[in-house]
Amino acid sequence: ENGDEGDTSVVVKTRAKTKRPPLYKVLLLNDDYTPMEFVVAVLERFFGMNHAQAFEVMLTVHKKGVAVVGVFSHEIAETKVAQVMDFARRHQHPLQCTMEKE
Ligand code: TYC
Repeated sequence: ENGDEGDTSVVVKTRAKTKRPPLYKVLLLNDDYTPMEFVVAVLERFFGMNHAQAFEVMLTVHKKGVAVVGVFSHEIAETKVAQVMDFARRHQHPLQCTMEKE
């Protein structure tokens, strides 16, 4: 295959690409009406934060308008958003929760 030059072939190993699934940020949005204590309760209940963490994150959303409250797989992020939106709706608060690809 290479005349008199000897075998110059190169063995190239292929490796199946193990693609990590994309992660999604779950965002909590500020509004003027949802009580602070309710937001703290949401962060404790659905995002496993202790009271101090939850209060801190709630204040960040209150001051900055939005904050990432967790990063999850697509399915888990969708579930968190649905749980928060349903909980807020049932309590008649306008709290908004969304997700975006990281
Ligand atoms: N801004 C609300 C208030 O003053 C509190 C609040 C915080 C609402 C965070 C939503 O995601 C939120 N009562």
